[in-house]
Amino acid sequence: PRIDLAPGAAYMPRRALIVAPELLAEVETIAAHAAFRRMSTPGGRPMSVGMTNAGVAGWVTDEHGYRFASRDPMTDRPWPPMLDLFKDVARSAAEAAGFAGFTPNACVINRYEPGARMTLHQDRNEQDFRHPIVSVSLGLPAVFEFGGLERSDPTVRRTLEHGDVVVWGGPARLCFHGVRPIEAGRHPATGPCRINLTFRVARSDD
Ligand code: MD3
Ligand code: FE
Repeated sequence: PRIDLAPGAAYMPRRALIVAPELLAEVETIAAHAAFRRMSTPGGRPMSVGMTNAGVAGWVTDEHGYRFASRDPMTDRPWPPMLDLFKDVARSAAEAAGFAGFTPNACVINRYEPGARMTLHQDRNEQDFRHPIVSVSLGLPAVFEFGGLERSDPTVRRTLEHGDVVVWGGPARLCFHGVRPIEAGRHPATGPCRINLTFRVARSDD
């Protein structure tokens, strides 16, 4: 089933449940080559979320700002490649939400431990906002907040659970969003954490 949270925001509960073990096994492989790390914001505060990436570019933040980078700054090597499995899951979800032909070239992987959160923000580091972003939630549940095009717009909350997929495109693409602090718990698939995958077209020129 598909539930529209807002125009352009299609929520597909449990859509990735069956493929979740394969996704998590691949996350382990990626993290063995590009470890989860807590990066610092341009203001110098370490994020509570551990992050890594796969694909032609990875999202990074440091004293110079937020951007996509072709190499892992911790190793100076390219990010691990994004498998067809990842691309196919994202493409098929995007198609079900009305975005035919979505071909992501980057996967941002967020790892939340209890207490970790993501403050309200927009995703603006991609080159072309006509492409949607597909998110897959794995492991512990999270309360997700979703607002409007202005930071001060009211937000709605929705719990995202293991296997849930959301496609954010069109009028929802630049909406403010965030994640409330994760509550402690254990999930059979991930243990004491939540993993979020976001599939993106980081750059449209390759
Ligand atoms: C709405 N991640 O990585 S996924 C992020 O759960 C991020 O880790 C959150 O926000 C997480 O940037 C939320 C849902 C999500 C992702 C991208 C969006 C919602 C979005 C882009 C535009 C609007
Ligand atoms: Fe985001």
